[in-house]
Amino acid sequence: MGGQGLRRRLILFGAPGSGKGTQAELLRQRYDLDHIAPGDMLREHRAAGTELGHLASEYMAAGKLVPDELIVNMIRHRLEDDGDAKGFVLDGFPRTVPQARSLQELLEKMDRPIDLVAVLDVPEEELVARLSRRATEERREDDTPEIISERLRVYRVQTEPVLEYLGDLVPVLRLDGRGSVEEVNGALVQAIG
Ligand code: B4P
Repeated sequence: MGGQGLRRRLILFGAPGSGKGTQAELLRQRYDLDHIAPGDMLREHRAAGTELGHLASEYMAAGKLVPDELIVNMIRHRLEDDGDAKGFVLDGFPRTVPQARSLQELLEKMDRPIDLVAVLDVPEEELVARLSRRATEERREDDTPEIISERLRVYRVQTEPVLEYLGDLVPVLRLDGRGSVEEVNGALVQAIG
């Protein structure tokens, strides 16, 4: 994949627990990218007690997706603010086909096309094991067994179709997400550079 320079506008794609957040943070540090993670942004809104945080909180606690319009507005503002000086890594967006369509339209207008969608493939039993481990370590309210299984169901039904949509428009690369954090990071760095 060499010869085209660094790919600096990235989407990290994968199921809950596939390592998107973990890898996005490593890429941010290494390449000085803007790490855009709606899950983190919504948790910040909730902690700050904003109206958006309040609206989102019931969906998040139930393992459901927050309505597209709220998410797309939040991401639009974020992309407009960041000015594209460094590039970005989207972690957890888009998660539905309408979100993907809105993103494409927005980036087209801004003349900032996506360089790469990297998909972290991890089998379901490993996803459940990771999220259950995080439940004990970080006590996230959406990491209980029932909610984990709902989030995985939502991923299969609402999020996986996004790949088909994006696959026709931008380069998509599937990576084995089962290795250690360092191994997966090595594969991503190779794909980006
Ligand atoms: P997120 O915060 O995005 O939650 P997530 O899918 O679980 O991903 P996360 O990034 O946290 O986990 P990761 O795989 O890195 O979303 C939370 C909620 O917000 C959603 O359910 C929804 O309600 C709402 N939301 C967010 N985006 C939305 C959108 N676009 N539209 C609508 N609603 C939206 O890591 C998981 C665990 O695995 C960690 O503990 C990590 O340490 C571990 N891990 C990572 N890599 C590993 C490896 N290689 N080996 C072993 N463990 C590893």
